Amino acid sequence: MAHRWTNTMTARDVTAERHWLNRRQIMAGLGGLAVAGLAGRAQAADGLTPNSWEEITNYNNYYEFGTGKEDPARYAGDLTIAPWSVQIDGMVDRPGAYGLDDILSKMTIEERIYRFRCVEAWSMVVPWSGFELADLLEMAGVQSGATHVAFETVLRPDEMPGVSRNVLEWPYVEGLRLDEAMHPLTIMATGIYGRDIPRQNGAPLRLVVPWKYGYKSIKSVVRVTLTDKEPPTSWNKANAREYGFYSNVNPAVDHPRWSQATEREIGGGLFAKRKPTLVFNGYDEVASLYEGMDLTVNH
Ligand SMILES: Nc1nc2c(c(=O)[nH]1)N[C@H]1C(S)=C(S)[C@@H](COP(=O)(O)O)O[C@H]1N2
Ligand SMILES: [Mo]
Repeated sequence: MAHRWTNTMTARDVTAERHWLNRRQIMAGLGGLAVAGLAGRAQAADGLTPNSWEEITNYNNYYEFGTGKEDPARYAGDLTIAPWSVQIDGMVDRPGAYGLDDILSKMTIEERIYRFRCVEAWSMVVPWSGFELADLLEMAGVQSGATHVAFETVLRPDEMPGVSRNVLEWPYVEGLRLDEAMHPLTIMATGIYGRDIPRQNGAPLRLVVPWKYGYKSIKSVVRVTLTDKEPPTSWNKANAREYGFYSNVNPAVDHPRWSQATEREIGGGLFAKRKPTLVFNGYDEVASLYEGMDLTVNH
């Protein structure tokens, strides 16, 4: 293995986080928009302050490693992430097993500071780095009849202690409509704070769809399939009444067992006031994708 990522925070991680924040301040001082891409605009416009490295990498959902928030950081260390390849198949012109290094050599990596809202009503702000999913799909050549994209997480029972329990059907699968997948906000993340993404966060490559509940952001992706049908998704298979295909963040549509109107900010402290949840998690630019749809029925 080329290098081994640690699961607990090291002095290096703290330094990386501090450098990253310093650099952002310097860039902002140079005129704000000096920072490349949407991330810079997001920070300039909304003043998003990212959660710490420690918070982002120690409070996780990755059920293949256990259902506790600290299980992924504790148990994901054995996941083999190199070599890695992604099978891209279905309705594409150039299907095949694409090596991650080969993919990365063709993609433009940028920073994206996104709000991240879990269906369990907590939220964080994460400084991802990654590339647009649209670029990956265009690399494979999407055929005209395709309407949806299906994703699959790696399944390695030997390295994933959580999969011996059937809390979900494995492998973890997710899906998007093609226009959602092609939206410029939708990225494949490869890093956090400019460092390689840790295993507990979905190394080496995970989906991030910031206007949807966190469970749509499938981790450690090994397969991407273009299809003309709405693909099955893990949480919907587990409980269709509670988890729909769309899973757009929506304060007006409560989970059957709790309210989605507000959220607890991770790192806010025990007595912090809950924050109002925003429709589409605040990413209003995606509203046009759902024009004319009843978002309560299509939850
Ligand atoms: N393969 C896989 N992907 C997954 C999950 C999972 O259990 N397995 N959990 C989802 C849920 S519920 C959330 S909230 C996010 C959490 O991402 P994070 O741990 O990086 O914050 O990952 C999502 N992707
Ligand atoms: Mo979640």
